[in-house]
Amino acid sequence: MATFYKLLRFGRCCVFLNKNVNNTIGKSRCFRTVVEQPKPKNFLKISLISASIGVLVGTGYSFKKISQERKNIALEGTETQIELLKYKPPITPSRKIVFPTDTTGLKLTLYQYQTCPFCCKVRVFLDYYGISYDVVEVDPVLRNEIKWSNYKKVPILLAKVDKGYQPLNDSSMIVSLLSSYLTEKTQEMNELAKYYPIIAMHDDDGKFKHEVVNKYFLMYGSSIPKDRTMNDIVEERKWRKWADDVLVHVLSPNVYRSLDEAYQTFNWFSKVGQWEEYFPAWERVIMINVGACAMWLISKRLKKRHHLKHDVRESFYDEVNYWLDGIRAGGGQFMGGDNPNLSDLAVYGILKSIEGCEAFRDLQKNTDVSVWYNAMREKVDGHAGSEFING
Ligand SMILES: N[C@@H](CCC(=O)N[C@@H](CS)C(=O)NCC(=O)O)C(=O)O
Repeated sequence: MATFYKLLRFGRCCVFLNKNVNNTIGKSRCFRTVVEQPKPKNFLKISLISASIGVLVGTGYSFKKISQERKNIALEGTETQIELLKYKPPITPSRKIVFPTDTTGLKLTLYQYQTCPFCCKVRVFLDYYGISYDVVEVDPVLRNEIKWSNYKKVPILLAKVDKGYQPLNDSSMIVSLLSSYLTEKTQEMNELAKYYPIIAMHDDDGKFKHEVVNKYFLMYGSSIPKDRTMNDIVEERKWRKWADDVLVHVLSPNVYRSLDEAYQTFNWFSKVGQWEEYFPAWERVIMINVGACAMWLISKRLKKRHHLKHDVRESFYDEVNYWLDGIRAGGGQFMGGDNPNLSDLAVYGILKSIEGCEAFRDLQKNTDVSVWYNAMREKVDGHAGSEFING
């Protein structure tokens, strides 16, 4: 009804305007006076209403923000554990990865996006050690497959334990926990998970988050394995942290560098993630088009936030060269020496997530990464790590 009256008012104005436009110059002065007269009144009214709404919304928002900040400060330092699930969420796996040589007896389900660098890290770890697992491909728009979890990111690994199912969140925590388990298989997964509490905290930028602060630490119990030194454990930890804190952040600005590259990247994601098989057509269209445009825009902000060079490729090459220099300094084929360690697996997993992108091809042309990368591929695809954990 209100719209109807608005339309009527608008119509009346138009008739009035038409009548007066055809008048003489003298009369047009009069027309201006008549038409503009009601304006200050309306204008004042609208301004007052807008200002009141603005003040109300602003006050409400500030109040909510302040009370949330107070709550966050109160929460700082508090610990939470991820609760054990009694039953497995009834979701059919997208596929099963089975290694006949696997003797670990582990029953794992990985909730993931195929091309998420953090998920690639976990898959690379499992593949290297030849550990069988089920994969649940999560729909990135609706995320129905992880509705059962309070943690809304992927990867999530669900491990079958004695009394139910233990969810494990965060790729580095997952890798540390599994690695600790594999060195001392007598420990129960849910017991080990207690060593990785989630702490509420503000990070260096003042952002409030829940973080597994010791996620790069391996729980060796009372003694460290004979083939490891404290120095190499600390080095491995340093490089794993670098992979998460630095290397990961050069990827997005590189693979979404231009709109064209962003589209190429999303089309590749769709191909390797088998989106055609897992997601309906309407969602794929949204994922590719909205995803490519949004990520192209966001990547510009990420470039600034992570202080990347004007030519983001330069930053990418610099970081990978820093990694390769680290390997050279160690004198081995890998950062771990003759065999990959957890930092090799992390960096390989992260780079593998963009293997089909132009940025990766450029990286291969402009650095010596291929020698190490191909050697890693051989080890991971050959499940070379299984000899260290089976038997
Ligand atoms: N620190 C986490 C980061 C995980 C993360 O950020 N995952 C992204 C995908 S690459 C995610 O799930 N984002 C939320 C979303 O897509 O809704 C880890 O290492 O696992």
